[in-house]
Amino acid sequence: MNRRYLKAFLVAISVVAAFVILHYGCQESKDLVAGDEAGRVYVAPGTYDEFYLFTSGGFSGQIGVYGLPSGRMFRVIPVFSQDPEKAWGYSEESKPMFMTSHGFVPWDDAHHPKLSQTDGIADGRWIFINGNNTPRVARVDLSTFKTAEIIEIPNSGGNHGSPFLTENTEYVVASTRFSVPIPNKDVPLNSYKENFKGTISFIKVDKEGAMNVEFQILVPGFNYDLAHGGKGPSHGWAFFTSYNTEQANTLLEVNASQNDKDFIAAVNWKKAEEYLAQGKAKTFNTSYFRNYFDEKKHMGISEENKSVKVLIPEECPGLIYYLPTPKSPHGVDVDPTGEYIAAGGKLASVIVVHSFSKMIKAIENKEFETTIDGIPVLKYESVIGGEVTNPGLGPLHTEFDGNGYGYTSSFISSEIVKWKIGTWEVVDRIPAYYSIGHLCIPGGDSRKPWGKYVIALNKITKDRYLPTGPELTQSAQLIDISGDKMKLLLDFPTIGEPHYAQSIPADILMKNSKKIYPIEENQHPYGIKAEKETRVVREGNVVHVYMSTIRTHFAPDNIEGIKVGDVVYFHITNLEQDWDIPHGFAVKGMQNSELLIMPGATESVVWTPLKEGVYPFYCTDFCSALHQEMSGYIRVSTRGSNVAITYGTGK
Ligand code: K7E
Ligand code: CUA
Repeated sequence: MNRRYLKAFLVAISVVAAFVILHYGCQESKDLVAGDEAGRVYVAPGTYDEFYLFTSGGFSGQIGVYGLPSGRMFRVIPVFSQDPEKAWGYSEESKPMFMTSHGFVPWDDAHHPKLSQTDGIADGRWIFINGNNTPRVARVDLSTFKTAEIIEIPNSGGNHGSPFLTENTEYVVASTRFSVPIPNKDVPLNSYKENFKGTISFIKVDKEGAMNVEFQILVPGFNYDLAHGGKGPSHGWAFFTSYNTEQANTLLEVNASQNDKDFIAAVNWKKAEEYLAQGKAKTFNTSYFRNYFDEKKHMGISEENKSVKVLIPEECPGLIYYLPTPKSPHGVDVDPTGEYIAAGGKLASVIVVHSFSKMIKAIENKEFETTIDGIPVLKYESVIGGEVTNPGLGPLHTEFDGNGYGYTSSFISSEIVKWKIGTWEVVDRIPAYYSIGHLCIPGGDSRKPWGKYVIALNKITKDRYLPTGPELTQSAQLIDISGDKMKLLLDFPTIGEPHYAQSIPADILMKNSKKIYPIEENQHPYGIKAEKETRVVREGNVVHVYMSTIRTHFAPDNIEGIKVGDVVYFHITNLEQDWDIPHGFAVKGMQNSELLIMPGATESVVWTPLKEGVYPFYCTDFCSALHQEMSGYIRVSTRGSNVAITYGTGK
């Protein structure tokens, strides 16, 4: 065969191959219910056996990743808190991810993981999570299981009601838990009623996932607690619980529990977009940071934003309504059809379920009780869809199974209560051990729940585990919901305190999992492509070490000419191009963490040696049979010494 024929033959083969792949793809798509442009697909309820479970780390600030039904932990994803294992917040590249208008903040309290959605169904691209304390939202890339972006929320006193999504991940929402003066200023605390305000923020998410605070709504100074986006018919709306409508600023346990009803705020965000386009928003000067990780440069980049657009309800009729809701509501959850909005009134004796269609009618008929700061309060009787009686004590959160049932966690009576949508009768209940907060059904807050399990996320475990000193582990419980009766299958401990969790079929994520970073795409400014580029460069008292790793040596592994008082940057490129071959790097006495560098990536760490001597360094990841040989020495001389920079491996 001559060359031309060979070429034609190859083209023909690839055409056939493409046809086979496409055809196979079409065959497979019989079961599919939705897909996005990138070709990611989602399958109808009940098709899957294995799931990922993402739990919030609570006060650990991280995300835990588990397999279901095993309940075994695979990974902790560092998000808001420094993690020495992966040098998150210790490496030079990751430090910018922690920048805020308050400076470097290496911790947060993370409550609500939320998977990105397309058509109201989890699509496996990203998972978002809120920083409750220093108001932030993070986005984790689910091809790398790595935090890709953290954006600060301006004009917020704490970001609890977040990061809930609209149906196609158009927006991530964020509501302020604590009202504060906006813009913040020095005022007496007892001037709460006149000076304190809340905000509800809409963060736009673009195709690549980049976040931007598109607009905020200035709302009365209540505590805004949780949120959920509408879906189906209620797409275009988002719902936010509030408590402390009493506007107390001290002893809230008593003073914020006076009113029989507080509110769910229903926000028409499509309307907000119209007002925005009409130029109705005011520009507030402020400062907030957006930090993102550039996957090609292997570098976190921090940007400060200086202003935000704010809509004032009084000037924007139809933007927001209050639905009276008993009593100090916590969770707000929208059923798969998008018609019902269930509220977990912590102190209420029923689970209140509002009807979206009744709400729309009540708005059309102006069935208002009163108006607060330009926000009409709808009549309770006009919006109520049903009440679940005997729901247990302290109902908090509800998820749905896609078969017409809601499952509500009740904290005080420590149980999950299953009830029927429409008849509102309780059909089953199961105790949780103990003090359940959130609960999670795979896809249970989406348009197409996968069902199968409910996971109880418990605060207190008392006698369930071996004691571990004054603090006992928190835990999750796996409960089978495939039959009429819920069945407890398994307990497993979690990291930090679990609040919410999200679960998705394993197949959806597995096929997108990244294996390596191609070395030829590495654009790190201190990265190298081959061992021959390794070098040590002195610039005054700053020394840059361009180092490589490959099984089973560092290049260079002998370095001399470093002096006390030098600022030494190690820029380490892992030249491996094999899946799951990271190398580690640690120097004796380095005032920092190790590095754990993924194949094809570059990471940097800074070291300031304080004493002359010889310092061993080594690989921390058992990478091969000769891992223990993967080590080297750095000679540090006195400040005034004239030892020249020399370096090498095997010389
Ligand atoms: Cu109920 Cu912070 Cu979502 Cu915990 S919150 S339980
Ligand atoms: Cu490289 Cu151990």
